[in-house]
Amino acid sequence: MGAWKSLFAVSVLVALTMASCRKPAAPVPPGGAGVPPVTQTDQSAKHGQDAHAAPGVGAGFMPAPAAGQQMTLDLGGGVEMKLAFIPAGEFQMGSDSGSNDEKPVHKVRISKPFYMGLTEVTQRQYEAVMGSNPSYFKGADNPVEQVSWNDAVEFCKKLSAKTGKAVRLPTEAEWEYASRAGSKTAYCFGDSDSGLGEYAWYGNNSDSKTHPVGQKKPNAWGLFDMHGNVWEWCSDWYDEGYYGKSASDDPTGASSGSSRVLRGGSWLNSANFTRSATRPWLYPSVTLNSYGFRVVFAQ
Ligand SMILES: [Ca+2]
Repeated sequence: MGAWKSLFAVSVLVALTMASCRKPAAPVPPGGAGVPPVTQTDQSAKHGQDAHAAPGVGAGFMPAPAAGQQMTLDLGGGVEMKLAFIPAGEFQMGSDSGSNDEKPVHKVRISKPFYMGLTEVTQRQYEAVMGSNPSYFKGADNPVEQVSWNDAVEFCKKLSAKTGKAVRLPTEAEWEYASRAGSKTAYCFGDSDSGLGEYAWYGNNSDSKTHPVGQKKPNAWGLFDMHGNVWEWCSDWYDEGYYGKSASDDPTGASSGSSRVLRGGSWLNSANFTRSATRPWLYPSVTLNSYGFRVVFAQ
């Protein structure tokens, strides 16, 4: 186990200790900051030209949506979920300067466009679908946490039944592709973590708690909190050596395993854990107050 993996294990222990020792933070009132409005200008990705354009949709010559273009799912009870259009394309997955499981850097093609939640699933959204809220840090617009991978998958099944869309967790390839949003650097904005506080709630600025989603800067495809706030479950089984044998088109992870992949770091972690390429893992039944998720569905 590498040094950073040990750090991850320590961070998990810290989270468990905090979960068992600390009193919950003061609730954030419903209708708090929420997701700021996204303008037409914001909807056009600054780096969208790096990705291959998706084929046109619908009849005639209707162009594909621009990267980051939003659509809304109705969750019932007046609760909505906004998702951003993620175009098909290619990217270099992994990092040569990260831990062993991030190597080798390899070309991955995402062959089909998809929509991805603008934010982590909030407590308001989770409760609208599941009828419960297991979160430690209460707040309707804060990300839901203390959800296991199994819980997240169940949420996706119920939301699929409710909306008629095939809602699911992202693969880690889809997650990293969307987090990079055309960038080739450690973070969506560059290699230095000096600007991370503008994009992420993480160990240096979180005051040891989650924050309402969508308060920091989005990446070039309009996605918020890909770095930090809560870790995000991905669909893949974790395999440390997977990148050495991964399919180049739409990889879906190992065919079996004992742990599922998490991405993006959290309120608890140092900058290094919030990089686009970082890929920790944990058992699918584990719940922690730094673990949440966001959803996707294909066209
Ligand atoms: Ca996150």
